[in-house]
Amino acid sequence: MLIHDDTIAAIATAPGEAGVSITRVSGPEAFAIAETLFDGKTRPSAMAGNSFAYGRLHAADDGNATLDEVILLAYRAPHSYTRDDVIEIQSHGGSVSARRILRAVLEAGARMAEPGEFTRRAFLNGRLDLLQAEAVADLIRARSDRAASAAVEQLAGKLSDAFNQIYDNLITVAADIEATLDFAEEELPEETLPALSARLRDVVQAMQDLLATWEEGHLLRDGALVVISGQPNVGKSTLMNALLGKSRAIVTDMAGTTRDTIEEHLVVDGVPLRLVDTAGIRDVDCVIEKEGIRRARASMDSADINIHMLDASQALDTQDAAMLQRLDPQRTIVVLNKSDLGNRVDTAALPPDMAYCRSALRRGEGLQALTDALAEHLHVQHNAPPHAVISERHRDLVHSALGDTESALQQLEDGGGDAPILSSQAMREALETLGTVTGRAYSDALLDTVFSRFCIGK
Ligand SMILES: Nc1nc2c(ncn2[C@@H]2O[C@H](COP(=O)(O)OP(=O)(O)O)[C@@H](O)[C@H]2O)c(=O)[nH]1
Ligand SMILES: [Mg+2]
Repeated sequence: MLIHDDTIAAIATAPGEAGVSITRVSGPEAFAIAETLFDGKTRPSAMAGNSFAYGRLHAADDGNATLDEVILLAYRAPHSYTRDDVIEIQSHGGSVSARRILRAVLEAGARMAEPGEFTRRAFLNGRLDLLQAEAVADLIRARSDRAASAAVEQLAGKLSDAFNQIYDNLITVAADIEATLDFAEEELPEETLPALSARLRDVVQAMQDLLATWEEGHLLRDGALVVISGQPNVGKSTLMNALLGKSRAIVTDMAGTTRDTIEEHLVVDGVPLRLVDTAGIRDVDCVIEKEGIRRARASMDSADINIHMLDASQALDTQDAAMLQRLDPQRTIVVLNKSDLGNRVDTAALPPDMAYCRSALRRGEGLQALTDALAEHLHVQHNAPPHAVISERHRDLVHSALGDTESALQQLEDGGGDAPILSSQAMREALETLGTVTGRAYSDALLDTVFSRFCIGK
């Protein structure tokens, strides 16, 4: 265990008015600091771990004026979140009260904690691995039920188990390959290398299975970027408002009403969405609208899903045909709106694998069919049990480890005298990379990146 010689403190609860605020103090001086600030029947220095005490907190100077009535929660190392001695001060909510308490704690000798520093200590003290520490931030950030469930699974160690298993399998195959170096080539039993290749292929498969969870992870963590595009006046802003259930974007019968992109958050079937309404795409001279159209195109290119809207009552024109060609059928849902005015779009002219649905949004019709299509495109299995999914950081590392493992496999299969040496070298590289996923190996720079995503007080 790492012994920290300084004591850190921060307000752990969100700022603003609330019933209770919690100020967290972690480190060797936690109890001594509480001792100087707390008046009550119980002396903090005499408190057992996992106990609490009621009393008053006062500033050390300032004429000993009472700051608040508080409850102290005591945790003795190593039985705490950070595995240091920890005191949590529960005070009345509200930013001012909590800030006054924090100031008193800092004046009594604690240092202001960096973002995520409590969790960083928990990691350094071996209470959590890096994947579990990241799950803490994911859980705090979760914007939907499903995202929260995935984070809880990761916090419980599901993703760590998957990575550890890959790591352990890879290390035993590497060791067994290295063991073959002790044999002269003709002494080696014939089945040895093919058997090792087969085990390595299983590792490759397990890595690929993990990589396949990235897309879902990305949708749950970052939210799916869903962009509503189409020509002016087809009903894009009407759809934005209908999905949000409120009048967010201005709707008029004048083409060119929406000039900038408008982004709002929404949850569909447990998946958080970033929904973007765009300026209608058409040829214009107005510089403002031109810029809006440029932004619309940029959003469409980075979208996870494009909802491309057409006016069902008008036949497709060349502009529509050009836009439809640009869109990726796998990531596009065409909405034929204004079907109350007629159906003049020849659906046979739509790109063959592009999903489409009809709506008459002015009458409130067709929204359900669209959200169903959206849920289907988000590829989220409705009944899949909650499971941990990898993030962008993990994806890049698994990708690189996979490349090395595949080349190790290639070496083995190609055979030749150097195959075992070259193959085990490539596997060592893969192991090194995988170690930085769970935090078996880490640098300060890696921890700085991971924990900079955290809020102060966690
Ligand atoms: N008849 C009919 N009009 C619609 C429908 N949906 C939207 N509109 C109207 O079409 C006009 C343009 O809508 P708007 O949402 O501003 O289109 P945008 O330019 O694509 O954002 C408005 O007058 C809407 O009320 C529909 O389903 N049927
Ligand atoms: Mg609009």
